[in-house]
Amino acid sequence: MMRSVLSRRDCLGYAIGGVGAATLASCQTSAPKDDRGDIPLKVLAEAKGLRFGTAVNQSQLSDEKYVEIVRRECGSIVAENEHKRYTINPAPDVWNYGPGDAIASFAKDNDLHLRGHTLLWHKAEWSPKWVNELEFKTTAEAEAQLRNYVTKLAQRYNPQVYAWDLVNEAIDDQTGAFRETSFSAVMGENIIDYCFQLAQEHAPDARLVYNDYMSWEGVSAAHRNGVLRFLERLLKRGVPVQGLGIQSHSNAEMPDEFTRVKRKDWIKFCDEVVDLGLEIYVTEFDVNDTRMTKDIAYRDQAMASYTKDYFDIMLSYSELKEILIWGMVDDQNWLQGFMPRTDGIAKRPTLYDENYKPKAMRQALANSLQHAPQREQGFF
Ligand code: 9MR
Repeated sequence: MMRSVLSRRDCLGYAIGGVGAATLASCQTSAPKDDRGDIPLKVLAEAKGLRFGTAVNQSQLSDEKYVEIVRRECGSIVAENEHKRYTINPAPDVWNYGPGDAIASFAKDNDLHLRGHTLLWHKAEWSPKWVNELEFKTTAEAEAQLRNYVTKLAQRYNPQVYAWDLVNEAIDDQTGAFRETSFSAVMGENIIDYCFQLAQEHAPDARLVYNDYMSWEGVSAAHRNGVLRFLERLLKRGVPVQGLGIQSHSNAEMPDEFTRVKRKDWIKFCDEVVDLGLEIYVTEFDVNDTRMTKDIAYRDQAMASYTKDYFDIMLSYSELKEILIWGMVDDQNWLQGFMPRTDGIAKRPTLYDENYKPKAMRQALANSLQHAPQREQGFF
């Protein structure tokens, strides 16, 4: 496994001293600005050897204002739901590639890199009902089922997809145990090994990533521990996992509850991940304000300050390769329907408001990127 040249600890010093400061200065003076006078987030990220992007869904492809934000700010995209098995293969003999292909074509037409999400969502809740109802008699039967799906998808989007969130959410968020599915009933955890082997064969140039939603939250301690132990087991068995996708949703705890102790626990977790030799990716960042005050100015300020704190930590890792936001516009974000606010007002979870205007959160991320240490190696 190739390790990055700088460790997090090296980077922290680096950011404050000569090279980081010089890079920041040159970025500020020479980088192209958009018509608002802002340096696009992708330019700020690329200047530091990182990629920046967002999730996009099919209906957003015909939303001109959304598309304009994506073109201006992003270097990469990921399909919000269009590459999921429940979209592509909702019944045994139904293959619905249209929506996923539309996202892939949009990426090509706009010179955007395409991230793949996901070939095995190892959580029955989001797996098609017919897949959950499969009863395999032998491992060979289960392998054949998985092989047919993973091979088709990996080949279809190869070599366009530069990284797959190959396996998603295999660890129980309450107990840290490996989740049970119709596949694991006969294959146990080997289903994961097999999935990685298939992807390595059929998407040979893609980074292969395990993606999950463990977070800094107090309630996430068992989840964090379960994911670490799981990654250790995979690496010990020689599974070709190259990175951890850190989704970066925070759900139960609010942005103004990101205390010093929780930051310490989170840094400890990230340190342990990179010490395993893995890359890291922020794959689905957004902020939940379910229990925050109604006051928009307060909420925006607290969420921006959290965004800066969170990314200052994440960007201090040279192993961080990419940042993706889970949708760029507030009223289109999935959190509007998840854990809704009791007062019924809209949440403000992303970088742009419902009028497609940039918010303090966008500026906070821009500041964090501007002050981030330079990576010696570019992306990949
Ligand atoms: O944002 C997605 C939402 O539109 C879907 O209904 C939901 C179920 O497929 O998935 C949401 O995205 C999830 C992602 O695929 C995996 N991590 C958690 C995301 C938010 O739930």
